[in-house]
Amino acid sequence: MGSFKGFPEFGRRVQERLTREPVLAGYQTIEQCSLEYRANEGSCISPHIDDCLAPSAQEPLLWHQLSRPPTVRLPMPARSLLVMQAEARYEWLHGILRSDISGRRVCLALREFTPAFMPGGEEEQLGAEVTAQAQCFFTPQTAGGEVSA
Ligand SMILES: O=C(O)CCC(=O)C(=O)O
Repeated sequence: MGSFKGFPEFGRRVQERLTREPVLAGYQTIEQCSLEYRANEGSCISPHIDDCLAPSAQEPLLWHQLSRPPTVRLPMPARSLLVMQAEARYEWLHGILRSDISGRRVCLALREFTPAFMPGGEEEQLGAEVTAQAQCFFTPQTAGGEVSA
């Protein structure tokens, strides 16, 4: 659990909005990364696969081992939602190319648990504790964080 208190209040509206997306039925956010890219700083994220302790996950392809990696470039307009699941989540790498950043780009990367922390998984108990805490939002300006459900 560490010092996990839940999420900054500004993310509440986004998380509530996600509950209306049928593709996200049953989804529970347990991690939020707020990322900012600036063209003048050369911001990018190298191709990677996020935490993938999924029983069904294949060994990920190593990008540098492929001479011509198959690449799909997806436009992500402002305020768009991209959901990665199945092969896109566990077998394909994803990244943000430096050449695709113009000006400023902001991303809220939200993640759910891998199966080990879900009901029936080896870390189910810890998963349940974190999931309960993940119902809370706090106001970052408050010292120590004022937590509300
Ligand atoms: O900025 C993005 O859209 C992707 C962020 C990302 O790759 C990650 O957080 O793992």
